[in-house]
Amino acid sequence: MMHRVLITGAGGGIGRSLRETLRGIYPVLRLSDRVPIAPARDNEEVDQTDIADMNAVEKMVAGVDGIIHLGGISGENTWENILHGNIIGLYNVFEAARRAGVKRIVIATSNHAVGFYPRAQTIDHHVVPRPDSRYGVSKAFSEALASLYADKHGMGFLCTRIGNFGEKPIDSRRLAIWISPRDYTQLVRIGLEHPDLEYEIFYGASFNERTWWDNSRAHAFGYRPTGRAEDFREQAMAEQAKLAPDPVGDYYQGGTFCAQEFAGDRGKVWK
Ligand code: 15L
Repeated sequence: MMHRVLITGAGGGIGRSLRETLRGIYPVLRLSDRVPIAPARDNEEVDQTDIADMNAVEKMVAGVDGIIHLGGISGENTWENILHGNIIGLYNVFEAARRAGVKRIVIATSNHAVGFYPRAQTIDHHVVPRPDSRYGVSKAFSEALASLYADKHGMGFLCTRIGNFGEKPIDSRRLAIWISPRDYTQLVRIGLEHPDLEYEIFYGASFNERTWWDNSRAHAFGYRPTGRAEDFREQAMAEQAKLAPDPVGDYYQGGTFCAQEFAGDRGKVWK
């Protein structure tokens, strides 16, 4: 069913990783970014598009069966940059995909859409957003726009609320939210290939014993993570010991994203 799969933001860390792990899985990978990326190899197509430009986005999505949308800003930034990449750009990708008849989109949303939940609280895919940044607001927007396009236009969406993607967890917070490249590939494939998927939010996390997320919805769709954060505990805790205590960031799931620009009462216990 998936012949040509488009990856936006293909030049970023997750995009470069998926370019390798999905190689040979789908007949054609179209790889797009705003900036130049490594040239196409066999069964690859390379494209350069600013997703805020609708005409260019229409060309980018032409002929694709599924999209892995990673493009946009991947951390806190100015409102102008977030608006350009994560609001206008995101809308353009979904709308152009609808017009082109694309049936499946996997999006990289983020733990920062729900970053102001306390670490002590276990949350699932039903919780309302509690963004911890302008970036987090844009990720909540992406989940809402995906919901609209699923309900109104019958397109299938998997929103992957990614924790921290990498080869290993890098501090104590990441011991709870880490996802390995292999596990993220598994999630993406469920998003593109599972026959029953309509609109879902899965947490992008490996098997992490300290997790504060109930990811049973992903498990119901067959997700079986193999990465185990505790295997890297010693190294992660050694890195954590080098960091200064942060009463706000250490309390909330979103960590430093919550503490940045924080103007509330640092002495208060937040619920
Ligand atoms: C994210 O959403 C970012 O894209 C990534 O760079 C990390 O900051 C990650 O969250 C995190 O929370 O560790």
